[in-house]
Amino acid sequence: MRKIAIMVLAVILLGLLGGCAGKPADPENRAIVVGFSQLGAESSWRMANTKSVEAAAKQYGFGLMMENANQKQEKQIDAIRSFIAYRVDVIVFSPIVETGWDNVLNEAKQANIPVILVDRMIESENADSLYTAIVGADFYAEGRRAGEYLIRKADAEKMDHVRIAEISGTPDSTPMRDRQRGFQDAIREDSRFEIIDSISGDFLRSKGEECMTYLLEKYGKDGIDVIYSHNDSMTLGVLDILEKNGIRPAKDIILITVDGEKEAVEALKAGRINCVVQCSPDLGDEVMKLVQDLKAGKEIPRVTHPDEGAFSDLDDLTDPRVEGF
Ligand code: GZL
Repeated sequence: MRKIAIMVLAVILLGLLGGCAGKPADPENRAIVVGFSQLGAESSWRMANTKSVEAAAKQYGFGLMMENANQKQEKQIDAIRSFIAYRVDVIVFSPIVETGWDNVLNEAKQANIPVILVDRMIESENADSLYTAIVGADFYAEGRRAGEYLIRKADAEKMDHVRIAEISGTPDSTPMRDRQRGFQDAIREDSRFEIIDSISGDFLRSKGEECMTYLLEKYGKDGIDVIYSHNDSMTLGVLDILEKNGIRPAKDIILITVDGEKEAVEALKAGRINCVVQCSPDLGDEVMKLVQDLKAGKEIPRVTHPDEGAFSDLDDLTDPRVEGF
């Protein structure tokens, strides 16, 4: 708590000083203060997302109180309570899982502090009244893109029975649920496809290695045709294990991944991954624009999705737009 108090004091002093630089330093013009609860630092995507939010707050001249929960929901709840106690102007947070937020978000509502979700969604029968807007990907569409790529690939390779093992993200998180649902819906009508297993790698590279080791032990080198992995961090772990076992990734086993970080796109270009579905971490600017508009009394969109696509070995990988974050 002492750390947060010092942070708030610093933020308010900065805001007042900022007010001296050009604007009258009266309390009406103090800098907007945003409380940001980030869920962790589990992947390159998450680190890029954190940088995006921090850079955007600075660019807009907002004070930013950021707390990193290191993958613990209870730490996010504590952080939101401290933002309420220090009466930030807006609370921004990326919920690690979809449920368990009603009490703390009702406290924010009672304190008249608006909540903007970034990246992931909450699930509650009162969800509509608990947050003002969300800026984040359409994970269902990402899952569909992964499935639609696989249909194209199976056609191109004339595959008649395709055994798929899924390595999924954090259980009950929005990206895990919707990437799984979108992928299944895309391939559901096509009898060539069989999902033989689905195990959680929690979006972590180390657990991606563990999952791939488990799958090879259970099904053998010739028992799996496709790995559908919910993020690049886990996929990079999969690559390590496949190559250690003399398996040629993207040739002996088709690899489909989501995020689009540099290392994964480079692996795609090198023929070690077959398909990278994009998921943009650059959400900060849109979030801070919503904060500014909200504080100015303007209407803001309820849902904002970034533009996203997919890159694959069936496309022209020399296209300069094929790049990672
Ligand atoms: C997606 C984000 C996911 C990424 C992972 O928006 O929530 O969490 O796909 C990250 O890399 O861990």
